[in-house]
Amino acid sequence: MAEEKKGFFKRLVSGLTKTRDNIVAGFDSIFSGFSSIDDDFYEELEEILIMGDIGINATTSILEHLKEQVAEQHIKEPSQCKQLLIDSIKKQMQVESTEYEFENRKSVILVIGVNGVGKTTSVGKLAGKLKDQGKKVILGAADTFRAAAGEQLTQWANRAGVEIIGGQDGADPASVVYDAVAAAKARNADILICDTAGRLHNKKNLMEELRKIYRILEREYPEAYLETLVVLDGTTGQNALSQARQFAEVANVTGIILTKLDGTAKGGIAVAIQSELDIPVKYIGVGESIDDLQKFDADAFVNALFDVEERS
Ligand SMILES: Nc1nc2c(ncn2[C@@H]2O[C@H](COP(=O)(O)OP(=O)(O)OP(=O)(O)O)[C@@H](O)[C@H]2O)c(=O)[nH]1
Ligand SMILES: [Mg+2]
Repeated sequence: MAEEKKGFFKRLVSGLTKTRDNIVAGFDSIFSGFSSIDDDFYEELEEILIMGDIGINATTSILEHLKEQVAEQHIKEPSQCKQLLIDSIKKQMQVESTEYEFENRKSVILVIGVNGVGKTTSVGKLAGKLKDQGKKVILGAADTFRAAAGEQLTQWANRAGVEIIGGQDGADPASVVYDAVAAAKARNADILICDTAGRLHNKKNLMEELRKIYRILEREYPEAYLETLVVLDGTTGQNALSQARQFAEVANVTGIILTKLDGTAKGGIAVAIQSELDIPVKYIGVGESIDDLQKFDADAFVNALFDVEERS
């Protein structure tokens, strides 16, 4: 675990360079540039947090908590606020459940999200990760909408060394899920991961499609634990937050995969998502290859944002 954490932290630091440079450079100039803790000081902090895509609501709560702590602990020096700020961001990110229950039980993971966010890639990476843990994984290619979606997922299945169940282009996604469940049961798979289409659904169609899939899963595979992961493109900043909110309205979203955090300055969105929606970010994508998916650890993430070494 310690090893894994260290790897995570390292990867974050390299993956988040832009986010970190943006946020950290700003903070450093504030913590060393201000001589007293006044309204201007808080205003500057607020600006950097919002520019870092941490979101207005989360920023407000973080700063409120910081102010309380500053008063309680009679802090006078701006430089003494740095650790307090780090702690208050961590506190703000706490969510009820960040568990990876699907690792311990027979499970279905349904992966949803709008187009191009990295669903198929994440399904492939996740399959590789779980397979490496010794799990029997089957992929369901329930994106029957986009041409060649099945082929793309087949390539990932090959890379990960897992089996894939597909359907004809244009087939009913729920029927693919039905077939994939049958295969998962027949092969005694540990985890079935279903990729879905990323068309820009209107809400009604999305609800219809998901309802059909959920109905199949409930009827055909009630013993399986169900995880619904929404994939969000980290480069889209506040847009990602509103997508997450919309999906949470139509599905029982149990976690987020935040992709493309390599090469973006918008990594702060992870803070906004966890604190505003109370949905845990479970994985982050930090590149295009099979190893570039990491479990998300909020504390390590905040440390990486501030470039502080992990305290163990
Ligand atoms: N840099 C980077 N690129 C990523 C990451 N995840 C996915 N991508 C790239 O994003 C592009 C879209 O990925 P897909 O997995 O096809 O996205 P999708 O959501 O399945 O797309 P549709 O099925 O068309 O809706 C591909 O070029 C991926 O290589 C990531 O974490 N980092
Ligand atoms: Mg796809």
